[in-house]
Amino acid sequence: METIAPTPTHCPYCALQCGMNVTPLAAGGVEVSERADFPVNRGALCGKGRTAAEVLSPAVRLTSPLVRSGGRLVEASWTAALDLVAERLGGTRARYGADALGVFGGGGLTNEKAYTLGKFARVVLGTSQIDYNGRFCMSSAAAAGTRAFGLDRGLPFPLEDIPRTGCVILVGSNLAETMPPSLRFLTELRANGGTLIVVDPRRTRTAEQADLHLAPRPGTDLALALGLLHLVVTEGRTDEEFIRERTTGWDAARAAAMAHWPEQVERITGVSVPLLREAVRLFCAPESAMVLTARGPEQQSKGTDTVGAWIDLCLATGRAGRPLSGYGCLTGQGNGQGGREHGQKADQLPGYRKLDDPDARRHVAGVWGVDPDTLPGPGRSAYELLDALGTDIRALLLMGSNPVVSAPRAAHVEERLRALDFLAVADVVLSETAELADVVLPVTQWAEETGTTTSLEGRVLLRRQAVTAPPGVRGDLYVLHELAARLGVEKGFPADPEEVFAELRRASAGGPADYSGITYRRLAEGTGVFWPCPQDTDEGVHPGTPRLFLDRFATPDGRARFAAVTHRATAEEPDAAYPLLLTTGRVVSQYQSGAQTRRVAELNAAAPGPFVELHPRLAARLGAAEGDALAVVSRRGRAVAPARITDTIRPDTVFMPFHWPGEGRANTLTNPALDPTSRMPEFKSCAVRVEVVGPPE
Ligand SMILES: Nc1nc2c(c(=O)[nH]1)N[C@H]1C(S)=C(S)[C@@H](COP(=O)(O)OP(=O)(O)OC[C@H]3O[C@@H](n4cnc5c(=O)[nH]c(N)nc54)[C@H](O)[C@@H]3O)O[C@H]1N2
Ligand SMILES: Nc1nc2c(c(=O)[nH]1)N[C@H]1C(S)=C(S)[C@@H](COP(=O)(O)OP(=O)(O)OC[C@H]3O[C@@H](n4cnc5c(=O)[nH]c(N)nc54)[C@H](O)[C@@H]3O)O[C@H]1N2
Ligand code: SF4
Ligand SMILES: [Mo]
Repeated sequence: METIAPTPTHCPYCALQCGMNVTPLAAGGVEVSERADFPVNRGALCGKGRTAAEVLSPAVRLTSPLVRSGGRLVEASWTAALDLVAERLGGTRARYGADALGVFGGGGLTNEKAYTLGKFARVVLGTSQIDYNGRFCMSSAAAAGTRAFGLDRGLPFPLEDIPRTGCVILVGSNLAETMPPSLRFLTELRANGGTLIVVDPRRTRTAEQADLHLAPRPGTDLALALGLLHLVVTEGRTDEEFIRERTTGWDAARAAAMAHWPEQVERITGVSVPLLREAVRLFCAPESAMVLTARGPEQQSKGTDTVGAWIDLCLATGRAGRPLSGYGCLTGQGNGQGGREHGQKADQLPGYRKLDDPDARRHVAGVWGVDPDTLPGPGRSAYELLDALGTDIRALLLMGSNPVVSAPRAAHVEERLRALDFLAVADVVLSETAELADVVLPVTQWAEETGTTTSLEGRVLLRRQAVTAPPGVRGDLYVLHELAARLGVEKGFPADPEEVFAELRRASAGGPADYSGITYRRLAEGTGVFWPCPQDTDEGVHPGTPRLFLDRFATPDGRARFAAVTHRATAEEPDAAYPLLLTTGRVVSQYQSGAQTRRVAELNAAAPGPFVELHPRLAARLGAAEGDALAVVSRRGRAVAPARITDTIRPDTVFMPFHWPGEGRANTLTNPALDPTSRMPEFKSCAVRVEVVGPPE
């Protein structure tokens, strides 16, 4: 029998983009196996990556377009489905204008798809109303990074630098569950004599690895960072030479920090002054140190200022723009980094250019062959866009997100989706959002198509096609190609990813995220290329840029900018009616809205459903026993899930994972209060009360 060689590629899920080999089996099915040559995971995979091929099975995925008829979704031909989408989008535009058309994308889409989706919205539909789920992910860190350094690349250094630094403060990241193979970098750090500080209201599996665990009240990281900065100043641990040579704005930042007394910070955060002092000592003692943030401090209505305060701590101590030192954000989705660079964001053009910058508009319009004046301006942010469905926005094209489960105040978002005149969803499975659609387009997945992603390190990678998609399924690029043609744009929307990438290179050339020197061939031959990577010059091939900011920051004057921020309360503090704080997050065996992982038996067995994590003291006060059905009630709604009692959480806080729809949907409760700069919703804290509904079922 013919043996089929494995294809080296990358995982469909998170931003670590672990390398894996994928082989179609002669007997049917697809095997995922170890690929040791990729330096990030060196063969290791988490359970999600290991079982990813199960979602390729026609048993769990969509294999035919669906069109709503008589209230039900029924199978239809591709021609009929695409005709209908084009007709309804065109009709809505004719009646209400281009901005009545919305487009919603995802950070899991490849660079080619994200680029094409942004171009499709602006060139074919002519709408400004496009945004994507990355707004819910790392937008606060992106805004703070851009403000401080003039450039947002999640990690300005490769993960392999972590074991060689002196101290890492990991703020609101549970990477033991969210990126398991990366835990190795922290273990190696400690084996090398470095120290790890974890900041998390819960003693997570990640926090258990730490030398020091600080457990602040949710939503108080800003005060915590300022308290540490205060101690850095009063203990004389600032790096005056670095501040003088490489930064601006220290006087204001120093004054802001001095206004946050350690005792006052202790009262706000619940972290004692001796622990604050110990953290400062561990962070400042070694030659080098890093601060890494994830969703804990970022998904707050003050996420941008919060990350700004952590960056200020790095700048004041000279822990930025130097080898083995710096601030980084651990981006989340498979293409969470690339997805935020190439134009599916409301205010953005490819290459991380700004939509309101006349030079950027001219450059990109030139590549697209259109008049810059025809490009719409910036649109609404993700939640604001979803909130406008059925009123200002009458028809929506959604690709790569499942907001019925993942958006804040989800019952309201679900109602807005139902209020649309027309909803088209491209997905690989019938997600909860696809269930509401008028047309569902079944698309190919990671192992069935080729495309690039950019990992949390800023490393551009090639995902290669390894298997053939079932008949009846088409690519997202094909969908956009066909819709563009039906809406009168015959050229400029190729369905071939390499052709799209060639154009993306030109569109990004000279921009902050410059991909122009990267080719599929280069990516196929190695283990990825770090952007910026400008076009080859006479001096030769540009090697890419694993480490940023070592000589200068990307600001106009080359200096990093202090943020100088002040602590403020969360948008919804507990009161008599809602006395507790709810925070939300993830478990290792489910991914995001669960659309994909809830279809894998092994993962469901490991993580079968939602739960409410609470402290034994709180449980005793409520009279709740392990497994009891608890109702968690916020001003937005009510969710019911079993109690999981553990002393690893603060007694004033309850935690729910957000991976499930229905009665236990955490996002029924969450508060869509937005950060004023990044427009990030406050997923990480809202006020709730908890009631015992009854004994376990
Ligand atoms: N298994 C799994 N892995 C994933 C994903 C998944 O859904 N499942 N999703 C991927 C994506 S898109 C992302 S964005 C990443 C997210 O990766 P993480 O950021 O690691 O994930 P979360 O669980 O959302 O949040 C991390 C921690 O923040 C803590 N936290 C809650 N509130 C606060 C607070 O106010 N302050 C602080 N400091 N901490 C707080 C929570 O207790 C939690 O342990 O994971 C990626 N990897
Ligand atoms: N309460 C709470 N809510 C949260 C968070 C939290 O911490 N707490 N975290 C937020 C964060 S960080 C994120 S990133 C969001 C994520 O939440 P979502 O945006 O809902 O992300 P996914 O569940 O990954 O949805 C991706 C959808 O696209 C489909 N899909 C996968 N690949 C492709 C493709 O190539 N093409 C197309 N067309 N479809 C594809 C999948 O099947 C799935 O239905 O959730 C946010 N919501
Ligand atoms: S850690 Fe992330 S990239 Fe790696 S196997 Fe798991 S889900 Fe996939
Ligand atoms: Mo995310």
